[in-house]
Amino acid sequence: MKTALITGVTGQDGSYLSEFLLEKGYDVHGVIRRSSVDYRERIAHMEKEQNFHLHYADMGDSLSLVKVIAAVNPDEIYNLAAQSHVQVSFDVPEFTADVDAVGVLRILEAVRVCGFADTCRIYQASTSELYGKVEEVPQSESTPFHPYSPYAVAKQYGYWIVKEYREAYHMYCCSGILFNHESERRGETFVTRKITLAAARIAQGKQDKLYLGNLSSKRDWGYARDYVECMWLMLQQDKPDDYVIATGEQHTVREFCTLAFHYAGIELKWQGSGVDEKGINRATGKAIVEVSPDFYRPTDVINLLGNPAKAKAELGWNPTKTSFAELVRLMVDHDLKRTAVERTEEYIKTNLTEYLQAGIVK
Ligand code: NAP
Ligand code: G4F
Repeated sequence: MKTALITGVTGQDGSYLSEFLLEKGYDVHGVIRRSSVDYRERIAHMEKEQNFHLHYADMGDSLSLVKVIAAVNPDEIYNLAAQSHVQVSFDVPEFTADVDAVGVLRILEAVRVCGFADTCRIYQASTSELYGKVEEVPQSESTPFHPYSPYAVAKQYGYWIVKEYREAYHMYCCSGILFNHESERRGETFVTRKITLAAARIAQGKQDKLYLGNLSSKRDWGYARDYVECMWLMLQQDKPDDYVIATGEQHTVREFCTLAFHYAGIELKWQGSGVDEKGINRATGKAIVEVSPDFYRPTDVINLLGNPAKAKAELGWNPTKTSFAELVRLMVDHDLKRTAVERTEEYIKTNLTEYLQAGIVK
C-alpha cells in the first residue's frame, strides 16, 4: 500500500484527490490547520475511513511540517495548500508569499531533513496565473512567464524552487501548471461558483442581483474531478517533469454567466459596456447581473488558454472528459438543489435564532 500526504486536503482539489487516492488503495494523510469553525465540509464524508488520517500543521510552520512528514514517511506528497484567491493576494501579499512561495521550500527542505529525498515524490500545485500578462496564446510549457498578481509571483517562486531541487538534489518533484478547474465544491468567491449559486438563488427568488467584475475575462475552465488524476499521473512517470493541464477551450465570464442562467431557467441578454454593462432577464426585462468595480483587480489576467498536448501525449490524459457545458450544468444543478433548502434573506432575518440553532446559517 502506498502512502500519500496531501497539504490543502480541505480544499476543492484536496478533497477530490483524497477520494481518488483512497479508491486506488492508498493510505491517505491530510494536513489540516486549526480553525475557529471545525466544519470540514468537503472531507467530512471520508473522515471515518480507515485509510484516511488528518494531522495538524501549517505551511507557515516548518517544524510542524517536518513532524508530519517524519511521522507519515510518505511515498508521495501533493502540495496543494495555498492562499489561492488572486484578488485576496492584493490584500494579503506577505501572507500569500509566505504560504505559496516559502511554503513550497519548507516542504522540500522537510523532505530532505527527514532523509526522504530519494524515496518521496512531490507534486507542486502550480498555476496558469504564471502566464499572467500573456506573452502568447495558447500557453504551453515553453511560453514565457509574466506573473501579474502577488499570488502569481509567489507561485512563480514555488515553480522555480521545485525545478531547482529537481536539478540540484535529483529529487522527484514536479509542477502541474493547472488552468482554472471548477466544480460543485469550488470556493464560493471564485467567479464560476459565485455565478452558479447566484443563478440558482435568483431563479428561486432568493436573491435579486449578481454583481461581477470583468465580464470579458477569458479562462480555460475544466472540471476539478478530472484534473486530480493528472496530479497522480505526474508522479507515476519514469522521470519527473512539468506539465500544462488544460482543456484547450476558452470562454469569457459573460459566456459562463449566460449558460449558467440558462440552466437555471433564465435567458439573459447583455446591454451596455464596461461598468455599465447589464445582464437583463429576457422574460421580465429586469437587470439581474450588474458590474461592480469592487471586483476589478489592480492587474487582471484576461486571456488564459492552455495547450495540453504534452499531457495528452505523455500522460495519456483526456482533457475534455467533462465538457464546458457539462461542467456548467453540473454546478448549476448542484446549486439549485442546495439553494432550494435555503430561506429568503427576509425570512432569515426574522428567524435568525432558530436558524443558528439548526446550523443552517454558517
Ligand atoms: P482551495 O479550495 O482554496 O484550497 C486551499 C487549501 O489550502 C485549503 O485546504 C486550505 O485550508 C489550505 N491552506 C491555506 N493556507 C494554509 C496554510 N497556511 N497551512 C495549511 N494549509 C493551508 O484551493 P484549490 O482550488 O483546491 O486549489 C488547490 C491548489 O491548486 C492551490 O495551491 C491553488 O493555488 C492551486 N491551483 C488551483 C487552481 C484552480 O483552478 N482551482 C488552478 C491552478 C492552481 P483551509 O480549508 O483551512 O483554508
Ligand atoms: O474565478 P477567479 O477568481 O479565478 P482566477 O483569478 O483565475 O484564479 C483561479 O484560477 C487560477 C488558475 O488560473 C488559480 F491559480 C487560482 O488559485 C484560482 O483558483 O477569476 C477568474 C476571472 C478573473 O479575470 C476575474 O477578474 O474572473 C474575473 N471576475 C469577474 N468578476 C471575477 C469576478 N472573479 C471573481 N472572483 N469574482 C467576481 O465577481
